[in-house]
Amino acid sequence: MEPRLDYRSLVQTTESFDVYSLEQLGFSDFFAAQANEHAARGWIPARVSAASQSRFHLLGCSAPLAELSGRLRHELSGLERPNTGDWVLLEIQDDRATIQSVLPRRTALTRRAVRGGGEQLVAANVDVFFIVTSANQDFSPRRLERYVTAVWDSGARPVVVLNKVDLTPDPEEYLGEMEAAAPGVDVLCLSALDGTGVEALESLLQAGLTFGFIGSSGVGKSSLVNRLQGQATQAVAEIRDDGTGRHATTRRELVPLDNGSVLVDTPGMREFGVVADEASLEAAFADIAELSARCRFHDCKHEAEPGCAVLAAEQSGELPEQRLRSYRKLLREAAAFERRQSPQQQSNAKRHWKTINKQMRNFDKSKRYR
Ligand SMILES: Nc1nc2c(ncn2[C@@H]2O[C@H](COP(=O)(O)OP(=O)(O)OP(=O)(O)O)[C@@H](O)[C@H]2O)c(=O)[nH]1
Ligand SMILES: [Mg+2]
Ligand SMILES: [Zn+2]
Repeated sequence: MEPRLDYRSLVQTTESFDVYSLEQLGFSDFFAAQANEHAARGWIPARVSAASQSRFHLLGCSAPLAELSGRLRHELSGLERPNTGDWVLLEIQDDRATIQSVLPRRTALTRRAVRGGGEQLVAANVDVFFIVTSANQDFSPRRLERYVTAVWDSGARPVVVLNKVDLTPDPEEYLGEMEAAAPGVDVLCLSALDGTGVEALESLLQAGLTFGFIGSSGVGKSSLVNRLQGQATQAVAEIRDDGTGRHATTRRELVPLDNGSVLVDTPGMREFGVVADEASLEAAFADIAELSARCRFHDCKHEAEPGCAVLAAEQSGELPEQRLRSYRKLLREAAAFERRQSPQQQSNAKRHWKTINKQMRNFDKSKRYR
């Protein structure tokens, strides 16, 4: 039998000019096991912090930049190419670092591309996404539902963050709407400006885990990242009078913290086309899923069937009409997207993480409904 190298011995053989250890960057047993499968080849693990068309910025190894091997350039679809948050294995020769393998993703947040209709990666291997909104014009329960659905689909855990509570005398007013739009999801109210409530978010930042920030431009994602870092590495920009931001952040980037957790700042997204399967919609609309269990027909579509518990709840006002409408719209979007993709695209897109992500979600759910 071939002797199995441990990834740790691999790491020790590299000269590291980087201040971050692999552990600090979230290289867990999950990724170590994948890396070990290639151990005989002597490739070096590293994490992609930012990616452009052909160049990949790295953390955790001696090379700041790498290129894809010719084989991977040929083999990988756009979605499979290394991106922010990915773990890769490198071959380092003289001054050149070449990515020889992209380790299977534990989670992957994707959205429908604005152009072309394909699926686009937002970030890989994020454990928790903070969905940031603000206590002003940005606030929209319907948008929140889209983000929550996409995050459940990614395999990560969503946490809703209401920022800029310093602007409102009554955050409670928003709280009820947020909890209704994201049932079972933790909601935090805070202010990146004066620090109110930030310690509740800080207490979630566990070493070894990666935390992403998503939400519209101007809600204060970078301001929060700066506050958590204790320094202003991320550019922030004043918002316009109409409450919208100015796209201060232009690329997705990893920000390792001293406490051993990793943050991912992302640019505000104008549109968020949701790519999700039915199970993710059920997680995001757990209230509707629960009602469905009481429908007379187990395959009830909640359109006009007799004995439909969902329609009954809508009529009694227990289930807001807008929420049901939002659920139906997302269901249609998801179905339309699935149909547009060729079977080949579908299997390519999902094969790397879909199974893993389902397992994690089930695990999460059992925790959630304790
Ligand atoms: N009043 C108030 N203003 C805030 C708060 N947090 C951020 N801001 C301001 O909101 C504006 C936008 O903040 P950013 O951190 O750049 O927002 P962003 O979400 O990173 O925006 P993009 O990078 O464009 O996606 C800046 O003027 C911040 O100073 C807050 O808690 N309260
Ligand atoms: Mg920003
Ligand atoms: Zn029904």
